[in-house]
Amino acid sequence: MAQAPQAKYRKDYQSPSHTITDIELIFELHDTATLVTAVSQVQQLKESTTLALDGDGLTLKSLRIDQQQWTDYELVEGGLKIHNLPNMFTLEIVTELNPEANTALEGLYKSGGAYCTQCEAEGFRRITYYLDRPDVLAKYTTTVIADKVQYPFLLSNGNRVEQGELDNGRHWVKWFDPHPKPAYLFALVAGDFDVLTDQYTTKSGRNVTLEIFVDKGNLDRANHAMVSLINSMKWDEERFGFEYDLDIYMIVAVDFFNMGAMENKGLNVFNSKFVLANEKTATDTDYLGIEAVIGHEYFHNWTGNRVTCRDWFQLSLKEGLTVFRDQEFSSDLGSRAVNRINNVRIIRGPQFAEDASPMSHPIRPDKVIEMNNFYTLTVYEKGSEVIRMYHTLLGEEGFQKGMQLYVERHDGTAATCEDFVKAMEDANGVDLQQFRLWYNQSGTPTVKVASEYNEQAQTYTLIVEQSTESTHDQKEKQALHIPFDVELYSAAGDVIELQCNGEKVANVLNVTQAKQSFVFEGVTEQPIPSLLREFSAPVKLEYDYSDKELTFLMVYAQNEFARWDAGQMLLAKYIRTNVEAVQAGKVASLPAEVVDAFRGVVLSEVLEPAFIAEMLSLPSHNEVSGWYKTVDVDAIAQVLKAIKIQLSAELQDEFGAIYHSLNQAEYTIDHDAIGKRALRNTALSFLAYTEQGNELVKSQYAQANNMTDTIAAMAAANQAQLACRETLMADYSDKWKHDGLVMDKWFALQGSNPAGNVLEVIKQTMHHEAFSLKNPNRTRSLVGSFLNMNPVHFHAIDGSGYQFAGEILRELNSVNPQVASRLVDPLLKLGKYDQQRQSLIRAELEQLKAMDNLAKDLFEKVSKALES
Ligand code: B3K
Ligand code: ZN
Repeated sequence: MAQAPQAKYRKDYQSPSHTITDIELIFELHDTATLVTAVSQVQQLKESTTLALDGDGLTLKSLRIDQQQWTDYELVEGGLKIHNLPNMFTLEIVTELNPEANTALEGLYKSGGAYCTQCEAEGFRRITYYLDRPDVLAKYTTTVIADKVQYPFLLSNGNRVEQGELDNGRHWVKWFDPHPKPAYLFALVAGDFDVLTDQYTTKSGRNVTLEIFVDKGNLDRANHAMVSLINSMKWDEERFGFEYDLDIYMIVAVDFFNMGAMENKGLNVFNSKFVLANEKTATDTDYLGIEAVIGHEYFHNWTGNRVTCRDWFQLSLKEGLTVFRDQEFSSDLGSRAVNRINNVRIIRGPQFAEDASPMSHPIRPDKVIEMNNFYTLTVYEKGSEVIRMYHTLLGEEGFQKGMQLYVERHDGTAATCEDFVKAMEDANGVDLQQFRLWYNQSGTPTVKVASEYNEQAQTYTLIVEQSTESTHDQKEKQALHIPFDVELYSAAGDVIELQCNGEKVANVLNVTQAKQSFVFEGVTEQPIPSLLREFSAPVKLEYDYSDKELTFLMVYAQNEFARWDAGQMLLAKYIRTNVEAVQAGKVASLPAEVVDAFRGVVLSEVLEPAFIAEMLSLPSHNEVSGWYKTVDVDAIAQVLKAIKIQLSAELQDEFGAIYHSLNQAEYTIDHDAIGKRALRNTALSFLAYTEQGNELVKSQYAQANNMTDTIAAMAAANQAQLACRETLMADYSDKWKHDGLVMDKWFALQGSNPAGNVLEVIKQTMHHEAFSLKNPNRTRSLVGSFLNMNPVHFHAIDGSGYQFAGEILRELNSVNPQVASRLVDPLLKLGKYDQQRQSLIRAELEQLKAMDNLAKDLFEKVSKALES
């Protein structure tokens, strides 16, 4: 590496020296030599006659100022400096690009036969020299020129204003976007597609054309995306009062995409994974994922596009908020409890793990080398938890008042997280000074609770202590403002009203000090507390519950989330004790009362099937690993498997009954049907470990009339290593080998295969006709699932898993640095493993670090990990 990449700091923010009010772009598309002409209207804002523009990997063809050729400029690292400029001028720059060679999938690139762009965070500088920062907002006019036969659709942001033909078989379309926007929201697509069209009339009567562009032949997979889009538009009007603001909303599905999707103004570009679905090709989880991501990108139109971020350190301003909005959308349309459970699993699993890793950072980071590295679970998911805490503290009405004020104040501008807090404060007349610390402080707080019942005084006291361990990025921690939602129950299962100082108090306690007591009066019996209800803050809870209290809460807690959480705490207790037992050479097992508690859940006639399925799901290996300072990979895997096998043996009859009673003859995708399939397939995942497992799984695979049941059968065969596994896998591959997206599910099973020869199989699978390391979905499915979902073999003590990861990462570093940088995450957690594994991982990281062409993305993470 020539020169170590430089970090940028939040504290160094400076407003721009110039701004650009309007830009006119002309793209002459050619596979290896595309010409981009950019004509910008530039205005000087600060005392400076030099304009420094960002640029990356561009070939400059010409530079003119006010129509005159300009030679007073210099090409510098990362851009271009133009000198001796007037204070207002027209800048014309022509650059040449090679979209076909762009395997990083950032800027303008080719996905299959189509051209598309990805500009967030800093991709626009790979298209032209520009002020590529989110606080420069311009109006865009874009003309796209390409061959008419190959690229009948030429798309960009805003409204189509003109089009025409050229005599060399090429045609052009001109777009104008009236909403000023930062460069990261620019988009262009050119290709040949099938289009699904619909209409939406907004609440004020504006007619909007909706278009979803998919690869030819995929029209029968676009319907759910359209339904989800219409639902999103309606929901945002009803719950937030936000209406769409252009005449057209387009979504394009592409196969080569680094992440889920992108909210470009009026022209969303989507990973086809989050658009394409029909019952034969997609699982229920895929359907729900599509609904969430379509919603998420649509919701960005107000939280992200109309109000954007001043600088990238503020990313959570739009992402945390928009994740909160998409979570609420999914919860309003589906099961609130199941959605909450799944969101909390992500926080407690991978987000807490990120907090504990060398990449720990606050939701508003202070220091960044490669911005793409900060599209993290912390910024997104913990960021959403922070927004949820405002909602918990202020209620729906107060929260909405804050939202309206925020949008009123900042519409059409680039804002900061501070602006958001201020709007919440001002709209509600509250002081959120201490709450602001959630933006500054990284790491996971622990809330340790003790309780005391005073029979004589009839008082019940909760003693709450909070602390946050130092993280890699930050030593000192302070006490946070934690909304702590509690409820008390009598032994008969009744709710005990909370009273303090003679007054009824709300369930949400304001924990603000390092140690604090809450005394409740009029408590006539020793109560059972339900703590951190709804996971009211992203913290670790410690309270010494007895088994009896937990099994009580599993049945009597009024809140479904609390019931699930009690079940998880009960499991957690026995996972921990069993890990110790296994380490001491004993066998793992659950006591009869615990098995009975879960039997009660399985037999429940009041609980929703989808919820029962969640109650029966054990915490993942990754989540359990997070509970330990040093992870014993094999002991954890052994315990989780033993518990699964014991539950399947002892609850075999109950699971069998469920499995047979929930069979649905016809496939529908309503929430009730999804829930029943989820529970039935959960039952199958247990039954797979019994004697009848192989036959049941085989026959489910043969009879399945939808992908959910097909994949559930294959996953059960995979996990339980059933005899039928190979036959099912071969049959599936035969059937779907021409469809990469459908094959991703198969690749993921190959990657997570618990068999001893998995690495050998993965290496062979990389030659499968549907596999390509250049396609991020394929790579994440096969390699990503090995690194993240196959702990025993990835962490094999001979280092083979780490070596394989190292080889792939060295290759991907030059193919696609963003994908490489996502994939490296499990290696960053080396500090959690024993000495031998640590040194094996370290060796791989050292090798990466020593590469001459190491991209900024990997450089930032690898060097942090090695410093730790
Ligand atoms: N805003 C984009 C993510 C861009 C990621 C850049 N590496 C998608 C989203 O969060 O909606
Ligand atoms: Zn987003």
